[in-house]
Amino acid sequence: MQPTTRRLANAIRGLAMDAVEAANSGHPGMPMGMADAATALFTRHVKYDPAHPFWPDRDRFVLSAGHGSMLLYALLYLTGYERPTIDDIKHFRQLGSPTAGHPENFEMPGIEVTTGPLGQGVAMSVGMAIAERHLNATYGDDLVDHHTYVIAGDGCLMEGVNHEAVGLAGHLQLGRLIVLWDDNNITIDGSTELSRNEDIIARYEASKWHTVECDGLDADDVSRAIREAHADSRPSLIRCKTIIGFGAPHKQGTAATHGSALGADEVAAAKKELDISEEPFSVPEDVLTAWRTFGKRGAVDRAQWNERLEASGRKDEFLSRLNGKVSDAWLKPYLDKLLADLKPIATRKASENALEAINAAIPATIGGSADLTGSNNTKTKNIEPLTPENYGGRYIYYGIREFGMSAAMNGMALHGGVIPYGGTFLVFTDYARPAIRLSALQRARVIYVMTHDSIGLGEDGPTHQPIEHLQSLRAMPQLEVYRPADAVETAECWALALQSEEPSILALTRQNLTPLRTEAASENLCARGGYRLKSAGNPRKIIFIATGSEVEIAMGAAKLLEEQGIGADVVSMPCTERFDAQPREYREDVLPDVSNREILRVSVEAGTTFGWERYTGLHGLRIGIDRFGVSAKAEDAYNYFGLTPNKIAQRVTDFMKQRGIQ
Ligand SMILES: Cc1ncc(C[n+]2csc(CCOP(=O)(O)OP(=O)(O)O)c2C)c(N)n1
Ligand SMILES: [Mg+2]
Repeated sequence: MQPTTRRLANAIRGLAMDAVEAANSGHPGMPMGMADAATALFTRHVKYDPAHPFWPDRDRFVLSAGHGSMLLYALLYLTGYERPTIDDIKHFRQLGSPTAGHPENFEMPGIEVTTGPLGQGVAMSVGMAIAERHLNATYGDDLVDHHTYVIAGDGCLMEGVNHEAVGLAGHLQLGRLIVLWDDNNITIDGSTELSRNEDIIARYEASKWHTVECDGLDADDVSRAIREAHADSRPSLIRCKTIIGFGAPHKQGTAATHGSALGADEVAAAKKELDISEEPFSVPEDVLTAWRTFGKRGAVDRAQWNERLEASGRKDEFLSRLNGKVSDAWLKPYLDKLLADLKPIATRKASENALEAINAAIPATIGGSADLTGSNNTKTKNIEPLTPENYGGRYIYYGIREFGMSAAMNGMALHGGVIPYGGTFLVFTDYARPAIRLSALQRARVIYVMTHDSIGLGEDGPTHQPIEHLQSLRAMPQLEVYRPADAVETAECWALALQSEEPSILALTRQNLTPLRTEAASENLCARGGYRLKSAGNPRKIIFIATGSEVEIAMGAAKLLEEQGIGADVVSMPCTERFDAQPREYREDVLPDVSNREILRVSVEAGTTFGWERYTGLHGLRIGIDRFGVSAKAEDAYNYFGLTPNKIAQRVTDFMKQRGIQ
């Protein structure tokens, strides 16, 4: 006899309790409350094949309530993914085990995205649903036709980013997106009544979502709701009424089950209540067999999909699109044309020009901006808006939703088949930062086009002028921050960002910059991260290290010093991360490791000097801005902060005198 759905669900409950108990750490409440809904999803609705976890037309499942990671690990184990093994589950949350505290996409196939920071799972799912519709428009139903399912908790729905994500999904009419809300009335502090009285259903409906309610503890009722969601052309919110920690007789329905082990007595009582074996980590054979059989359901779908792929005549194109490798064949012809006609230009405009070539050559790019299209220069003439009427479009008007945009881009990048780039002002990376961090952690190839990258943006003043942003972003692991100095560097940095397996930030100017790279190079010089743009004419006393718009200024200062017989190199440093990764000999050639009495290193960047000691040494000179900016014309602001060739040359000679440098 086939085990009941409740027994299948109780296998999840048992594993969640045991794993959390063994680790004495973790969150049993959520998996226990949502076990029936998850069982309905994975035995009846979600399209997946554990033997081929990267099958492109699989449904995407996102556990936005990432603290309930044991729900996902149990599902992957029960349905027959290679990992986690039962041993992995026994090592839940332990060093070296793929069953990390929160689900991490880089740990195991089957984990689509990294979740834990509440709200971002839902927001990333919006991006996955966008990518699905876009690829569907490009390749048709035969090759791309899947859903994005999400389990989200009260926390995911309270977070600010939820409002951005829900607004965007409703606007884009992403009918393939289905969010199951674990409506258990509990968060860490206790009842949701402590902090919430909004009508969530009304909010989603006002945002043009379809909503439906069900008993989250009844798999059949959940299935009914899912079928209704499928039938509606809007994105769906399924309100699943549940009880947190369901089955734990003394603790269920309370915050006590949210984030700690239930304790041996309560686990024993729960197992009795749920009629499951006392033996830790044991799943009855008939239950495991049934789960594994359900896990094989998708193999048929996948085989049929494979046949369609073979017959499509677009197999190679489709697979290469999905594998994400891009060529930089566009770069050389673009640079040849650029070098033939050099003029002063803002790097944001240079970025737009490069993008004209990129978007023509690489069909996978999808651009966008958080309502600053004309300022970020992100929309090229050769791409159309992506709208519900035309999902094939390649430009998204994200609205004023920096965080939502960035999280959606993570989802798009992780879905695969598309390369998202999106813009706002550099200062508003603060609004996007939690998603940028997840781009980095997940190694999602998202390209952030962040313009107005300094006081050079002028009159908008200190609220809009980034100061600490560049350095704080450089501090983030697995993120490449580029600050190109002219149009050639901008194109080179774009090429690097597109080739990278990590996210990148392009920090670009509003103001025009003089061309500095005026001759063709035999290689992409920005790939080194930093390189000598100008060598000292006189005996070298100074090495300027500058980025972006300040390279031109450092060049001016170097010229003035040379006129006084003081030799000065100028190093352009568009990407410190890349420079740091160069071999020691290269780094020492560019920045020789000598005492500051012999050669003084001077950093020049229109932002905080914090951290530049890394390149100037503690006794070097750091020129920057260690306060908030000013509302003034760009030129006046630069002058006010002493960032002019004259003032810098003067500061350098004063400093040399003071330090007794000859
Ligand atoms: C952005 C963010 N803030 C705070 C937390 C810490 N946190 C983890 S779970 C949680 C409560 C979530 O409540 P709910 O989503 O209802 O989950 P449940 O208790 O029902 O499992 C909090 C505050 C987090 N993970 N992410
Ligand atoms: Mg809750």
